[in-house]
Amino acid sequence: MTKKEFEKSLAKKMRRHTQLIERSNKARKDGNGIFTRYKYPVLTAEHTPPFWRYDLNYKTNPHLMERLGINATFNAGAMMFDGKYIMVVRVEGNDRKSFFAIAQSPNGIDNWAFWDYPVTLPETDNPDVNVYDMRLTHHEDGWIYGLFCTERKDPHAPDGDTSSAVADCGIARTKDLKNWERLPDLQTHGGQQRNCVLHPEFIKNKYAIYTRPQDGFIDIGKGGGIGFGLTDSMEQAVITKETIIENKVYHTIKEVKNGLGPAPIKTKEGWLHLAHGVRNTAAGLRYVLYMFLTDLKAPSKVIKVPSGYFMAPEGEERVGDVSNVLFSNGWIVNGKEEVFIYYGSSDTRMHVATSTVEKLVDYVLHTPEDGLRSAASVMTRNELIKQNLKHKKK
Ligand code: M1P
Repeated sequence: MTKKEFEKSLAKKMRRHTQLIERSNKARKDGNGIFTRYKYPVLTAEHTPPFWRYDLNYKTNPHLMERLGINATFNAGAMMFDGKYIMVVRVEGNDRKSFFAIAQSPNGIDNWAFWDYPVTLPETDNPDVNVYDMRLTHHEDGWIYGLFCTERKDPHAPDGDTSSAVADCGIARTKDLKNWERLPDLQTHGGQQRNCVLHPEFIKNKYAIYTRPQDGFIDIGKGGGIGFGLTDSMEQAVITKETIIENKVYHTIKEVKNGLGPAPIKTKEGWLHLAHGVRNTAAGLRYVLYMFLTDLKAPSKVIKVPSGYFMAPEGEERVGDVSNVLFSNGWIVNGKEEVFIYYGSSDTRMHVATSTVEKLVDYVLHTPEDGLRSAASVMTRNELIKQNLKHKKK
């Protein structure tokens, strides 16, 4: 490529990137009344700045080739910060290592742009091989905490097993989302941990953490279910008593495993939780999102679980690096009580769905619970039909 061709090609690349970032998103009209999906994903690998991927110097990269590709952008934590909608995105390079990067938007729906540099997350004495899926909590102690999965090779894996890993809960905190202080990993006694989330308020003067104990890295084994425990400090977080508060259940959307999503939203009716449930199928695991409500005074006490899923993968969401997966670890409530649910599809891209606190609470309180048998499901549906037809005949 001549220098002139290089410059022309680079200008085209930058223009395309800007067009992608500035493309306006459109609410889809085919909703179910509970939430609204949007036409485009909010973040994809192509949204990452070209200067993260290409060497833009003609002298060292005369063919304008990609040097450090990005494979995916997914499973983001989210919060409002300085009047902007913020995501702490799991960005995965072509090298399969995930890292965190902040993206911001003025309206939560489109114009999502990454900050120039990803998060430089300090390591502990036992360096992580991979970090991912950060849950953000603006705690009443004043800090913004990020709890995430930290993964290291399993030291006890037999020779030749180059994939077994140990998952733990990593902890970092910040006041400005730029400077992060790394704290020791959470200690629990339930084996491995993933999907840990810090509750935003003190409970009995202690920090409260939702957990998800598991025996193996992928296989939950005898573990599983969403757990809950208290720790005196986040600087040396230790949970000695972990209680399962929301269990996996046979022949439901969470029969294999489940895990909490973002930190819960406080509502008049209770703490509103978003979680993922996993079941096994002939085509592999299927991840869907579901909700439940816990007691306002005792957030570990589940008071309502609607039957079935809240959201399941559809259309392009169904396909990706790990297909048939919806996963959410970030949502934002704005000043108008509107809820922006950020969800990753198939471990590949990020989307938004919008609703309101009022609608979501209505959904949780008025969707019948799971009767756990086909006959019970038919009875529940018949009741709905009977009421509707009675109404129609009047
Ligand atoms: O690949 C699907 C998801 O698998 C894991 O979730 P869980 O621990 O519940 O099985 C996580 O690695 C998550 O990032 C991923 O989206």
